[in-house]
Amino acid sequence: MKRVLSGIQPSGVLTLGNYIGAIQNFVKLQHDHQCFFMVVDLHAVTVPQEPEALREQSRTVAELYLAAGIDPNKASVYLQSTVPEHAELGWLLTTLTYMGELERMTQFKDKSAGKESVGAGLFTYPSLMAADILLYNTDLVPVGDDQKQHLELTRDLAQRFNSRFGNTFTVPEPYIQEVGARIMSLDDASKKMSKSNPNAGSFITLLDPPDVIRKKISRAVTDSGREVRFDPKEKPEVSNLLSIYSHCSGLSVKEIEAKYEGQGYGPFKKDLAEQVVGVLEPLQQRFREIRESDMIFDVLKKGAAEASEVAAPILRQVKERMGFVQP
Ligand code: AQP
Repeated sequence: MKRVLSGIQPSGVLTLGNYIGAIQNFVKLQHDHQCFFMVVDLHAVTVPQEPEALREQSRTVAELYLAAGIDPNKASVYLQSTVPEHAELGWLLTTLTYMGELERMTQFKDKSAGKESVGAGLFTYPSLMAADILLYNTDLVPVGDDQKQHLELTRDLAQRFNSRFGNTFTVPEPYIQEVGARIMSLDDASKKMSKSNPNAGSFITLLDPPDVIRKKISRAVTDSGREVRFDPKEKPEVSNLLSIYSHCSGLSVKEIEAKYEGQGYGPFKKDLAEQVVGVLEPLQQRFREIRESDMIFDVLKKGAAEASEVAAPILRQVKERMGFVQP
């Protein structure tokens, strides 16, 4: 069975972008792959986090995984920080990563732009992400389009290690869907939807109440035309809304274009809001039940034990090959 690994940062409440770009794929893949789905809390602290908020958000991300349909009996669900092999291999791979490679990462450029002081962890984060993946000899990594560059670096590091120290790591493949790989911000379609955007109107979270969802979609920026047409170059905002509609309804973009032909944006946006509410309301109900049951702590403990069982021998082999004495 092929191995799959992915993770999401507890840097806020998950957005519809995280759901469409990542979690929907996690749910599909769990049926016929060995899956490891983490809450990547060590990545979240590459930008400042309030301890209480980090605690709450980490728990919430794990509970949202389950609410979205990840079955802890099929996939291992755990917190990255509870499997110490991640940080250890992260350091070892940092020593193999070139400064120039990290300097080219667009996510670092975006997240550090305009900031006076930037933590070194934000810069070296891609080496830790490579460790997350290589630690399990992962075959497939389901991510949104924005993570493609980091995955390329992961592949380079795997090949570099293998050619220097002997064949050790599997070189992983990205698993990126075509439509909806990148859901854009509701206030600016040139930026991806991000949970840490200071403008709450720019994203829809998985826990937004129905009225908030309706309001955010009605205020989503669109061009001054009225044609509901998928054309990311000429009509990026409407195209983004069409992608969201398609993912939430299961209809193809062509079918949605035909449905709203000649009707303008009003009815389209109104129905889109109901499609999103239709997906998120049952998810929120499951989330409340999971929260009340306190089951998440047992799920996370079991997941971490399953992960360690795979990760520990691989890290031991890496250290052996690099020349560390292991008494
Ligand atoms: N807008 C998006 N469209 C499609 N996929 C997305 N992902 C994130 N945003 C979108 C995918 O979600 C997974 C987890 O991402 P992450 O939270 O670990 O980091 P991120 O990509 O930096 O996500 P955010 O929401 O933008 O977080 P912040 O604001 O903290 O930086 C990844 O698979 C990603 O591709």
